[in-house]
Amino acid sequence: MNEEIMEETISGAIVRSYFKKLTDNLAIDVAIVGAGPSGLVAAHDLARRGLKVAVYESKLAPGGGTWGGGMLMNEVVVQDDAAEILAEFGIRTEPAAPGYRTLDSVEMASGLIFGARKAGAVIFNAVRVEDVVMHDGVVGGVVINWNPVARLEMHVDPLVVTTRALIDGTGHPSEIVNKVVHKAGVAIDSPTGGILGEKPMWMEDGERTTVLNTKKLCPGLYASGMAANNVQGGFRMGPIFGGMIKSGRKVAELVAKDLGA
Ligand code: 48H
Repeated sequence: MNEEIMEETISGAIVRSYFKKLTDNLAIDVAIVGAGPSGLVAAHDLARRGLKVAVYESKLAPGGGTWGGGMLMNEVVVQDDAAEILAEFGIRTEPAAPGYRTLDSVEMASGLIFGARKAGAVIFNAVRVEDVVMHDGVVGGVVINWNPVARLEMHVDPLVVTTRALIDGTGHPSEIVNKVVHKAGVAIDSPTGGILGEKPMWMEDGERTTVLNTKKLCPGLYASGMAANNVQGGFRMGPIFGGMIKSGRKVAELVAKDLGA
C-alpha cells in the first residue's frame, strides 16, 4: 500500500468519524458531566432505556476516582446490593466480610466504561464542561471546551450542546451545581437553597446519604455521587463505592421518569 495514501486514509477516518459523533450529539436527551462511577452507571441505565446520552469527562481516562482504590491500593469495597448492579456489567467481586465484597478497581473502572458504551452512551473524554445553558431558570445544556484549552488558559470560545436533562457527576466539587447556584443565582432543592459543602469522614452515614441526596435540584438539573453529597452537606466515606453505584442508578430512574422514558 502507498504510504501517503494510508496516512490520508487513517487521518480522514478519524476526523470523519469523530465529527459524525460530535454532530450526532449536539442536541441530546441527557448530558452527564463526569465519568466517575455514579455518572457511568447513570449513563448505562439511561442509554439502555433508549435515551440519547453523552458523558463529558475532562480527563483523558474516564473512571473518576475508581482507579486508585484506597491509597493507591487498587482494590475497592462495595456492599452486596451494589455488587449485584456491578454484576450486570460483568464486573466480578469477592466476599470480604458479612455484607461487603472487594473488587479490583481497574476491573471496576474499565467495566463501567465499557458497560456505558455498550449500552449506547457516548463518552467525550478530554472535554471540560465549563458552563451551563440557562433559559428562564431552566438548565438546558452544557458549554464545552477541550480540557487542554482550559488548562493552558487559552482564550478560546466554547461550543454548546443542548439537553433535556443535565446530571452533575463531577464528584467532590459539584462543579455544575456551583455554576447554577453562584453564576446563575438559582435557588436549588437543598436546605438552604445553596450548596452546604461536604462533611468529613463517616462511612456509614456518607454511604446512606449519597443515595438520599441524589435528587433533582432545579428544572433540568440533577446531581449524583459525591456531587450530590457536597450539595446537601453529606459526609465522605472513603474507598467504599456502593453509594456511588446506587446513586447512579437512582439518578437514572429520576431522569427517565421526568423524560417519560
Ligand atoms: C468534565 C469533569 C468536570 C467538568 C469534574 O469523583 P468521581 O469519581 O465521581 P463520583 O461522584 O461518581 O464518585 C466519587 C468517588 O470517586 C469518590 O471520590 C469517593 C467515593 N470519595 C470518597 C472520599 O471520602 O473521598 O468522578 C468525577 C469525574 C472526574 O473524572 C472528573 O475529572 C470529572 O468528573 N469532572 N468532567 N467537566 N467540569 N469536573
